[in-house]
Amino acid sequence: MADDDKRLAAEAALDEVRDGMLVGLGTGSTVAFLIAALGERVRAGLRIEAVATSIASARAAEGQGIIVRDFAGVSLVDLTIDGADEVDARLYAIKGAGGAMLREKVVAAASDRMVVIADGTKRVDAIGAAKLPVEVLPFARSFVTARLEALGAAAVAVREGGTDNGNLILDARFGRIDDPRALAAAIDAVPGALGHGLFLDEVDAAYVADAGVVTRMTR
Ligand code: ABF
Repeated sequence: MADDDKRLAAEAALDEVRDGMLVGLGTGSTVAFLIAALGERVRAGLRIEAVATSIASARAAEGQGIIVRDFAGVSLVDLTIDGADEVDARLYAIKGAGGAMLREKVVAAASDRMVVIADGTKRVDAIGAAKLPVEVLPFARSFVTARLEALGAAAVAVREGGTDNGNLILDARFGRIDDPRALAAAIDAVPGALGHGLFLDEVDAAYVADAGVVTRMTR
């Protein structure tokens, strides 16, 4: 069952957490298992502090008794653990179904190490089938939509609700991404596109649980 696998992947990644670390907390239902398990360890004496990639994760962590620092005052994180929508053998990931990919990318970039936790449904041969979320300045909505279509998106939909940053999300369907690096660079170059869910260099390892068996993937 996916929930059991999410929990198993989250608990396996906890092996990487050490006393004294500043831990980056991702967002989503898999990370919810991580936060619960980390909370137990903290209550048992593990000394860590955290930064969170979303308001929801910050609240959940505080509810577990974890000290959460404001990331605005942080430039270096020891280890970030986050979910994904798709991850492949190259450790390329698509993230952002949870809508937090801009903060997730900033925290991942600040992190000495970043690991993904996921159930087996997220493991793919090559990323691309999942919708690719792009956080957009509301002012630039139509312009960025047109640019994404010009880059090959078959459909671009404005997601209901905004981000924690007060921006919009465009969900772009590319279907297949032949050259993820070229696409990432092209979206990075569109004014008004503030961040996207292609994570190509950030992920150092992934813990993927499938039918109760956890596999640790590395580069
Ligand atoms: C975040 O939450 C995202 O980047 C990803 O989109 C999502 C995964 O959520 P879940 O674990 O609920 O599938 O990590």
